[in-house]
Amino acid sequence: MGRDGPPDQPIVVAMIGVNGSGKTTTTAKLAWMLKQDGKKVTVAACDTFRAAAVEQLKSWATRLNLDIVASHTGADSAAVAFDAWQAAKSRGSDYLIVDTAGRLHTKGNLMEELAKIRRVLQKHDPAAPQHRWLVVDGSLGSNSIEQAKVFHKSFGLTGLVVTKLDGTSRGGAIVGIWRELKLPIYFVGLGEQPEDLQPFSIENYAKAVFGL
Ligand SMILES: Nc1nc2c(ncn2[C@@H]2O[C@H](COP(=O)(O)OP(=O)(O)O)[C@@H](O)[C@H]2O)c(=O)[nH]1
Ligand SMILES: [Mg+2]
Repeated sequence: MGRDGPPDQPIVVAMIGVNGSGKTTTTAKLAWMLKQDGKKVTVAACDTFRAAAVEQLKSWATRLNLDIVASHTGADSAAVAFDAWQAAKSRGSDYLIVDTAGRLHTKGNLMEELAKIRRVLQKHDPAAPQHRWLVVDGSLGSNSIEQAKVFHKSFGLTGLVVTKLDGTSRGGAIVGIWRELKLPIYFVGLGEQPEDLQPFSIENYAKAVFGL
């Protein structure tokens, strides 16, 4: 993931996807990975819809000593994103990772909310969020292709993170998503611990899926 924007502004990564796909966990894992690499990172709790979601990211932030911007459940997620960018910039963060909501039953509103988050971030930096990643549960079947298309249409995805490849799952739907959307897979999730995030390797994937 490139770090070639203006040096005094954070590169923004938005984690997008349906509930349970692993956005919040991946936000924490990625922040941890970047931190280990000596980068300054702020995370933003923009899933303000689910009661436990803000607390979940807060507890990761406490555990991993991450800078976090969070408001209360029901707060305007775009306002949190807007504030988080400002906070990330003033703290000198290299990266801002934005965790978002993923409720599916109000898909229209969700897409509007994501678009609004993007719009307010662009008030700070027209290029933000530079990375718009769909977090996909690798253990789910082909309906994730349809979801991916909807998110892509509304938000213009730039890449994928495939989670839960540590179980028996082989991430078969990923080939379909890749074929449809031609998005690079950046990372895979291999468990629930901070260090269980790895850059995607086509060799490892081929080994897991085809036994090559
Ligand atoms: N085994 C496994 N579990 C994961 C992985 N990523 C996330 N999870 C678990 O999946 C559940 C949903 O994750 P969460 O990050 O809350 O999803 P969100 O709703 O998209 O934010 C949690 O219990 C996570 O611990 C992974 O790579 N492997
Ligand atoms: Mg979440």
